[in-house]
Amino acid sequence: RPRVLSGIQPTSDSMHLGNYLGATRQWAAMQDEFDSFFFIADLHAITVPHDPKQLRERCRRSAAQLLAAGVDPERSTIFLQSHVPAHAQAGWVMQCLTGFGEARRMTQFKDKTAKQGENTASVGLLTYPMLMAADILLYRPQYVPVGEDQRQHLELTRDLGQRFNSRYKKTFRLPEPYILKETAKIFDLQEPTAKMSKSSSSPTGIIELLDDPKVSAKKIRSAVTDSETEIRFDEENKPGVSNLLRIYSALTGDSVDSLVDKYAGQGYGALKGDLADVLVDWVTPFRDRTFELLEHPTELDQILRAGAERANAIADRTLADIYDRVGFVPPL
Ligand code: AQP
Repeated sequence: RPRVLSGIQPTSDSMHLGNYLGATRQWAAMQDEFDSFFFIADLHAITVPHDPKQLRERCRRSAAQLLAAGVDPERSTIFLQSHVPAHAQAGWVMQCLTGFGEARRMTQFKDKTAKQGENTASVGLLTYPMLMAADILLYRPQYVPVGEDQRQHLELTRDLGQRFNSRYKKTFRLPEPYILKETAKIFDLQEPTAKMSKSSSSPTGIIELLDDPKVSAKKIRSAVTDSETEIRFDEENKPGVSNLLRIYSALTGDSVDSLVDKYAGQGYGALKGDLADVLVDWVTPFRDRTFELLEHPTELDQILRAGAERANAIADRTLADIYDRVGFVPPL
């Protein structure tokens, strides 16, 4: 089976709807067809200031939410990035392959330092995409299922893989992004031209899956639309309505066209009210399952340990190739 690998950062208490529709839902759908590796990117999580106790809690919460989203530890390998030392080790090699200017040009680095300035950002934030390249290349996956926001980082991963292959010896497979058009980018409910994002969305613009479902329903009902009344899919002129249609379609499986037909002649209130109900029906069992899993932290830790064992076996082999090819003397 072809291999896939992807990660999610434990940087919030709850996944948001963009993470779920853009990433983790795809992961669950792919696990039968692909040899699947999914990890919680705790090393990436410390590139910004964090609280240690909270980080530990958020790692378990992320694991529980992955399981609740349908990622099955029997069919997929689920692990914590910090349990596989080869990520940091190969990350160093990737940093040494990257130009300083090349790193500074990454959009995410520019966006995340736009407000506070570069000087107070950590060097880890700058080298984040090199660690991400290592995360991926170590497993030689064919596809990396991510949201549209990660496309540029994946391009860098391919560049670095190619650079290593041509500078030393062919070692890495160059992975393809796996981005589903329909859910590539879920937008902020209050600012529907910006992506839904845990660090930049306003609290009312982001649907956090572990929030009280009533709160999420209210956010849908007060989503920003436009001053017209017609329900149609037009991302440029009607980004708010289009985002709601996209979310509705993703959660129900109904096509956007059929939804447009269904709501012809009805107001935005009807669309929002129905979508709020659809969301509550889906998120309530997701949330219940997550909290149930969190009541058994030892079982979660065991799943992560078993995953790390499988991941280490593969990552260590690739790391040995990397070290050999850059010219390190092998330990006796
Ligand atoms: N709005 C989104 N639409 C579709 N996919 C999205 N992803 C994130 N936001 C959207 C995808 O979720 C996966 C995990 O992302 P992450 O843990 O790396 O989180 P992130 O990209 O850092 O998420 P945020 O909310 O955007 O965080 P900040 O604000 O810190 O940057 C990835 O596959 C991502 O594409």
